[in-house]
Amino acid sequence: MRGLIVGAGLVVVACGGGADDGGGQGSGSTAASTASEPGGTSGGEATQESGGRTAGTTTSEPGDTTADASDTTTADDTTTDSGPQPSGSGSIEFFGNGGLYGDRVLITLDDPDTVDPGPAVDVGNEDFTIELWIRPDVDANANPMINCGATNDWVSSNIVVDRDRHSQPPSFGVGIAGGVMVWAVQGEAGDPWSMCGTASVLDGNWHHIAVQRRRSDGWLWLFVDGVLDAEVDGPDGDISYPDDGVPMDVCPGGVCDYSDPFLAIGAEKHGYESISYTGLVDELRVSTTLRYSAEGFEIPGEPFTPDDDTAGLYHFDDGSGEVATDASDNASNGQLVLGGRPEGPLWADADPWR
Ligand SMILES: [Ca+2]
Ligand SMILES: [Ca+2]
Ligand SMILES: [Ca+2]
Repeated sequence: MRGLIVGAGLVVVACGGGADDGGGQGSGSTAASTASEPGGTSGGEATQESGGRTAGTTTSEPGDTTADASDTTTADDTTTDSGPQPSGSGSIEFFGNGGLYGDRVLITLDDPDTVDPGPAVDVGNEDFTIELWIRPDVDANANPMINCGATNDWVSSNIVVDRDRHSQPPSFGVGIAGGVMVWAVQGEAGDPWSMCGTASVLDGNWHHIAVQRRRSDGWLWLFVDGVLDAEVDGPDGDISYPDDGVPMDVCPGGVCDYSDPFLAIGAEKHGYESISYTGLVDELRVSTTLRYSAEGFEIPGEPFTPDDDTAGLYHFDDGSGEVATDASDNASNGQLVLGGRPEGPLWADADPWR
């Protein structure tokens, strides 16, 4: 998909032209009204940070994640999840240094060497919901409004959740552009849609973000703080990471095996400059069901407890070490990939409930 970005940037699609996509109207103040912002966006993409990754470290880390999973399951998590934990919990902080291929959490979705199905957190071949709390840095997530609609321009946002594949579909991701959320999917056939919200999230506060996709017709929902912010009939097909997927040899560090078959949190996954997220993230839940109706919902008043539809649940309460423990039964632990100046991500004390 990244390989298409220059071409995509030339296609000017009027933001807000479709009443059904949320369009970005009335949001992001000045940026939202400027439909032709691709210059700023493609600039971020065009700059490759070669040599930014430390291949030896990152290649081995997914394996470590699996190994650590057996050490950190069940008993402790049960205790942690047994009731509200308004204190003593915490979150994780990113510094927008994804261009150096650090400053992220990676969750393994597929083994490129086999055609085995991915873990439950490899969502996209059925209904799913991804939700998380974010407290974005007000100044640092300044990427301008993208071309909303039938484009892949979401990759020029400040990316919070990245399930891209480089130069091949399917993909999806969540970012911030022009001060509002973007929820985007590139379908199984390669058809893209970048859906823009309208609610500003750059006010220094925590915000609960939920995105959903219905498998039967590709319908997309975006909720901000429990309120439906945008919805659209999006691209169709199975958008999970392909079980027989082969990462291409087109990434800043060469073959994209270090980035492709992962769900990346807090950064643009392939290591491009200027399009990563700065701020706090907490309470990421990936579910294999549509959690919310378009009427909206009351924002979660406490951390989640895993249920049968929970594919992955990350409280980010670990506080130390380089593993973000999955509190679900699936042991899909996240691996912190440290890097950048200042080095991130860091464990943080703040959480949405205090
Ligand atoms: Ca595979
Ligand atoms: Ca898969
Ligand atoms: Ca937490």
